[in-house]
Amino acid sequence: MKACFMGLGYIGLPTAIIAAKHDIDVIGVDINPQVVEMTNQGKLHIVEPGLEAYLQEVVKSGKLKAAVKPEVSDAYFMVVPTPFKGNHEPDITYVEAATRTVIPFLKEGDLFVIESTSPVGTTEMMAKIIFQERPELEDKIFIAYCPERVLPGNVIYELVHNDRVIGGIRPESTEKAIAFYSRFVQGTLHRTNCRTAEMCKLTENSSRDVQIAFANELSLICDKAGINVWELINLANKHPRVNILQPGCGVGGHCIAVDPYFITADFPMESQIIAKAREINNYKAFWCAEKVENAMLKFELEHRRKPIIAMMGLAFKPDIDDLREAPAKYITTKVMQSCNNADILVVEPNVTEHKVFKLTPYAEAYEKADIVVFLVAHKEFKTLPYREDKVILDFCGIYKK
Ligand code: SAJ
Repeated sequence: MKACFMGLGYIGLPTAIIAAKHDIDVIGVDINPQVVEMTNQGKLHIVEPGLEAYLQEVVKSGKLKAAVKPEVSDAYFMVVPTPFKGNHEPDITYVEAATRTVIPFLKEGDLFVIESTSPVGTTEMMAKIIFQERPELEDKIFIAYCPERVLPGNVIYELVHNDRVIGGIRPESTEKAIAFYSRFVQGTLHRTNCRTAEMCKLTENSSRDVQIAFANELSLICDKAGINVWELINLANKHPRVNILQPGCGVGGHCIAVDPYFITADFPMESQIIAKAREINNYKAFWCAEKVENAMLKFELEHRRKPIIAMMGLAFKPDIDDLREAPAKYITTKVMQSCNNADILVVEPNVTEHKVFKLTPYAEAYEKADIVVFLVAHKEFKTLPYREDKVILDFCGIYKK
């Protein structure tokens, strides 16, 4: 069995490695020659604990090879990004480009799978493109959608142990894809059709976005009402059927803050809650920035001098070095623009250097600052003792009490 993975990013590369470890001959394709070169040298170009040792093993055994062009295989996997355009419309051009690249290589009996998060109807659309170019393959190849669901940082475990949802354009396609994934997935493989599988991925991330929006909305209400939101949520969660998530400074990353738009773009009238949740989570970052600006003005009035402000955290969630779509980064930028009357210290313990922000060690920034703004609940920040002599704006529950 030979499998071709189109895209060697955060999901494509780990999946290709795990497949190669399970005795599948893998060709990993990426348009970036540097990624290809590093992969062939056994060097990981992404950050993922434990994965580099696996990569070295499969490169050495010859089971995984990277290239800029595909090779004739038995199964093809589209694992490329699906960003959104300026108007929040999904951009599936990478999926289409990857599909068009493999079309000349397809032969009777092959499996073609899309793993990229995609708007409903994408798999059928790619099937149409394939059959327009290669009408002789209609009903002769197996096309399916199988979304990835892994959490960055825990990818090796989750790739093998998570359940997967698999939806073919025909039941035979679903079965063919199930047979492939059962080579390395120990979780349950759930059968459905491709539209449901596409919607399922969007639903999972939208569900989380809506639940976080509820927590963020509570944080705004509690701020006005003089109630500690962390205590409130903790108490409400003592109810056996209530499970509220945690408020923060907004929602970031390339998944939860993006995927709901794939529903709202196609079903604007029907997706009221999903759209509102996106608005609330985006607004939360804006609200946090305003709180900092107000704290600065108050400090200036009371102390007749400009304050030192520490912005604690830039990553999109705790204990990672990934700053993509991070609300903390947005808030810090906004505060630097609007509070140019203050000295601003930027802190991110998981990153050594940043091309825009000059970084300060967290303990030093905490010691020096008059106003401390906790944006991300990194473990280092939780070691800092609460200081009554500082103005502390805790947007991520460092000091829940
Ligand atoms: N967040 C909160 N409060 C919470 C939980 C999270 O504000 O209670 C924030 C985080 O700080 C972060 C954002 O939400 O800014 C997203 O973080 P996350 O940990 O919820 O999710 P991701 O983006 O790292 O990964 C998600 C996962 N999806 C779900 O949990 C439904 C993962 O399983 C998916 O594979 C991944 O998206 C993806 O690739 O789609």
